[in-house]
Amino acid sequence: MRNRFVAGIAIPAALSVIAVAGCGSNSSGGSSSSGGGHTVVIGMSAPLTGSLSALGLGMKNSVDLAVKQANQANKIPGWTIKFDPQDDQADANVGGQVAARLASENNLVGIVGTLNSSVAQQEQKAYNDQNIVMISPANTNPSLTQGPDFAKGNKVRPYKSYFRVATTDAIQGPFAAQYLKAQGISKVATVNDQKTYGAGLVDQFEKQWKSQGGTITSHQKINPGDKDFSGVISKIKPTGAQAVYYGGEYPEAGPLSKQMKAAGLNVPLMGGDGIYDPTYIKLAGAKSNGDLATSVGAPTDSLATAKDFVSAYKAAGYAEPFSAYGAYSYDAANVIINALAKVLPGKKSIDSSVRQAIVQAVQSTDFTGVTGHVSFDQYGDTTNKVLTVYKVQGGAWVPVKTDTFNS
Ligand code: ABU
Repeated sequence: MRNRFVAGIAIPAALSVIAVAGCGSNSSGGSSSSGGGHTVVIGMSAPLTGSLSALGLGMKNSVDLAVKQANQANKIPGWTIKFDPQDDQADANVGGQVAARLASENNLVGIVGTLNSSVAQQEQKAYNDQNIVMISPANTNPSLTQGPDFAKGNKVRPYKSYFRVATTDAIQGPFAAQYLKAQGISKVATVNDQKTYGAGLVDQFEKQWKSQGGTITSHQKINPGDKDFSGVISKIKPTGAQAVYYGGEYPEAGPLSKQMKAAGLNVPLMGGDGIYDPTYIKLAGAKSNGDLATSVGAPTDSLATAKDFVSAYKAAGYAEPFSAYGAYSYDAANVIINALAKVLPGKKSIDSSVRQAIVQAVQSTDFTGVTGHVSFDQYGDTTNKVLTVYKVQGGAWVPVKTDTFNS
């Protein structure tokens, strides 16, 4: 029988059709079991409810798909993978509770998540203490892998079990700064939501912007959950800013853009991957044409390596799109699954030495995934540094530049 290669998993062609055809989520959001005698668990921490759930549900569905395909292909002989997704509500305190719960599961060896860097900060230690692998498809704050003094050049990896397949804001912020300069812009105002991701992204943007001779006309802060941005806009408007660079996510960025334009501040808002979702455009309204976002990787639809994932996801009939981090979540799940396929055959239970071996197997990951080549450096960061600039055109995000950051 002809085999099809999906992210490191050889699936017989006929079997892959059957696997994908039966891929709806069950009522708990987890994966149904099949095959093997022992059960190993992959968890997830992501916002499955609330304002960021458009991103979190795409992450959940994508891991669900990877787990179902692996079980169907009997990827780990003698073992069935169970998927246990948990809702962290994009809240660091809830994330801490999720991590305590998942880390206490006997057969749990890895989690995919979190979405938010601020939530990851609350979860990393609990998993690391138990040698449980944590792979984020979305966290971009550099300190998670490189420690709090990374910006001073003193990089120290805090947790050996934490990895990410999304590149960092040490690259994303400067990439945005280079793009805006290339558009002939020299004066930018910044706004951030004071969260780990938003404040850190603006720091990285401003550092690059100043180093290339640009002016920061105003540096403003808002609070997560804010709805009225008139105070911030009235401070920015007289400064002559030609663009506003925003650090944070779409629930605040969309209304900020809408209120900017309504107040006569008719300049583009640019943000990072936290605003790259169709919900941003819904919230920002018709005048958001021309707004900009960077996001990690190349557009999923443009990648030859993503074709099977895109069609399998569609065939599975999930209710939500795979969103910005679906392809990365699928790859993160397959990193764990590939490590399990190396370590678990012949084993009858999960203990500390098995978990340590899984962490080591993840560190030496080297395969072609949906998003491209997947491997990690000494900090647990992805070696894939590709980013894309998207522009709102005709009510949709359209890719306008895909590249790697050149310092
Ligand atoms: N990377 C954007 C959203 C997630 C984060 O907090 O890093």
